[in-house]
Amino acid sequence: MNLLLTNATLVTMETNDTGYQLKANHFINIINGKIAQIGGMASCPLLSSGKQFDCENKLLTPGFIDCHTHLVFAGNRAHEFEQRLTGVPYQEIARQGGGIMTTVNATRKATEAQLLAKALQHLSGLIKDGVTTVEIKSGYGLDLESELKILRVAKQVEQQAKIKVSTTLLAAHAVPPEFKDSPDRYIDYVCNTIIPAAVDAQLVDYVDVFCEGIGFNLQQTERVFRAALSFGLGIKGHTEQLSNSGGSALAARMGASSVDHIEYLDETGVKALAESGTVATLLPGAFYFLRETQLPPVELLRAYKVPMALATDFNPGTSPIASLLMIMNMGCTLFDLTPEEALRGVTCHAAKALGLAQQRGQIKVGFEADLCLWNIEHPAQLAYEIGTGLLAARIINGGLCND
Ligand code: DI6
Ligand code: FE
Repeated sequence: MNLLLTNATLVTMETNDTGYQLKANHFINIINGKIAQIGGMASCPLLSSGKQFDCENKLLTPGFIDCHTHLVFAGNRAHEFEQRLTGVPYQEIARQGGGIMTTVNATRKATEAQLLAKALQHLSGLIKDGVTTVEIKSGYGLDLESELKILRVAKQVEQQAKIKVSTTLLAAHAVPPEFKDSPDRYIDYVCNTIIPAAVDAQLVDYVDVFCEGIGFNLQQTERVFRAALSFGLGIKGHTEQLSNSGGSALAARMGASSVDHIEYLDETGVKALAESGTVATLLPGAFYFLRETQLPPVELLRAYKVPMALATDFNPGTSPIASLLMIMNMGCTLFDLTPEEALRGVTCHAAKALGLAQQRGQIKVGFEADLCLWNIEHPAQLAYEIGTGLLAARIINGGLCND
């Protein structure tokens, strides 16, 4: 199917550009879901087949990419939110068997249909904010059957909603009760059973590990990454969220596409990211929701030219926030990003975090025609306003969506 977009103001977000480089009065010719031609309206081709859509000089960006979510889970943790507000810390709730395990227990019991219905409900918030690609992690199953169930639901999300899904196996999210006294045996199980089965069922693109005092240590993290790499999977890490334990540098040395959270990352860690081309994914939603005070090293990341992505980390425990525009605002107000950095963080840099830098996240000939049209006069408005209904239209796979 072909689509000709006319009279658009392009915000192309090409990786090597600085500044917004707005291109007014442009057309985009889309053929078979890909951007085939871009140019000024003076050279706009005549439509021979397909549809034409007048963008009325509105701003057109790449479709947004939410490169870190835990979208598939059951239940909610409102009760633990209340507990935290009376002074019980997040880590303490986890130590008492709540936290991640609360959600694991609910998720293990849920059917695929129940999980899918809830995931689609939550996804609708992201879609309203212009998300056209979403990464979905497992990690609330922690046994073979339940981890695969979550990944299957993630694949169903892709079939049922107009969205591209990238799947990540996060079986190493917490030690399940069955392995309480032997976390290393759980890691054996992850490496020898869960990863091979997920690969076999073609359910997984990436493998992730929660490398933290309340998660897994460096040695365990390295074992999981090695197993993933041996199957040709990509790796990424939840690292330096609550302490500086060296997980980001380890992940970078092993070729991770991204390291995520990284509030406690130091200069040595930043250098390791710069050397390996690993993306630093910032998650201000979790920082906000946990009322953290340790800020990620944004100045250092800039100085070492490490690409910064921004994502919702949508999950029931630390970031129940299904709004990527809100996260862009938080990236600016809490982490001092510029609105341009925030926009790069949900387009070209988020694509790189998912290994999709050559296909998505930029408006460029040959790229996938996933685009967003906005009711705005300036790109900075995307990070500036909250809840004002900025999205005019989404284009997915070259087709106009009426969400
Ligand atoms: N870090 C997080 O912020 C989420 N997972 C992780 O490793 C939170 C998970 C939860 O509390 O349910
Ligand atoms: Fe997360």
